Amino acid sequence: SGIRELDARVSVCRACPRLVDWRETVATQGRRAAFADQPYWGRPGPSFGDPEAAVLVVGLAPAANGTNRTGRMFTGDRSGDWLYAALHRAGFANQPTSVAAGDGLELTGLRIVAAVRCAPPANRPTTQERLTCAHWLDRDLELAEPHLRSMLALGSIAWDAALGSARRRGWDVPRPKPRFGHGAEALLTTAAGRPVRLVGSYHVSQQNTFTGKLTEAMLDDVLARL
Ligand code: DU
Ligand code: SF4
Repeated sequence: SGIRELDARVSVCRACPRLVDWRETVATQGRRAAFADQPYWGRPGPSFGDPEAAVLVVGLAPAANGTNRTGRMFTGDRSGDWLYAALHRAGFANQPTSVAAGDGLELTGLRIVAAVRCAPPANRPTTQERLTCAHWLDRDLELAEPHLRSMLALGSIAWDAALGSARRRGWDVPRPKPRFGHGAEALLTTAAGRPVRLVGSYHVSQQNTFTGKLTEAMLDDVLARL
């Protein structure tokens, strides 16, 4: 299918020199001691979930010892623990944990993508890296369009990336540009005239979940609106 081809192509992308270097350096020399005996993926993270999804979750970028280790979106880190537990409560995931490929996890009705597909140093991609990676998200939106109803953007970078892809796809996007916030919503319209609701959420990163800036109830609330 188109999605399989897309995932295969993104998995070998080397367009951003700094991120190629970082993802491979972490994979070969920067492993967490707890994972020292594991092979690291060390490549871009392809999208994961239901190919016919009505909902897309847009993340920021892989974690160096999470997706960059396991090769699956939000898999093997604390952000993922939070996200998959919530997706399970909301009925999108068949189990509350995401450990590694082969653990039996399946998503139904939902697919996870990201603004940037390689782990960035300090979890912070540059503007140039965000622009360089955007075409992969454009293609994910294109493939999702026929069945898409809503998108959840985790954080402002994902929000901006989703709006950027929507514009480049020729969708109708409100002006002035809708502002990101937890619980923010924007109604987009695809070129084919289909309405797509964009919902914003604070990212599930530890700095939000540990501090209580994002609670389980807040995440459940935005997932319920998709
Ligand atoms: O080989 P495949 O059926 O394309 O599935 C690959 C991978 O994607 C599978 O391990 C789970 C996930 N997945 C899913 O989460 N939801 C679906 O509806 C189909 C596949
Ligand atoms: Fe390619 Fe995106 Fe990774 Fe850059 S961040 S190398 S564009 S997959």
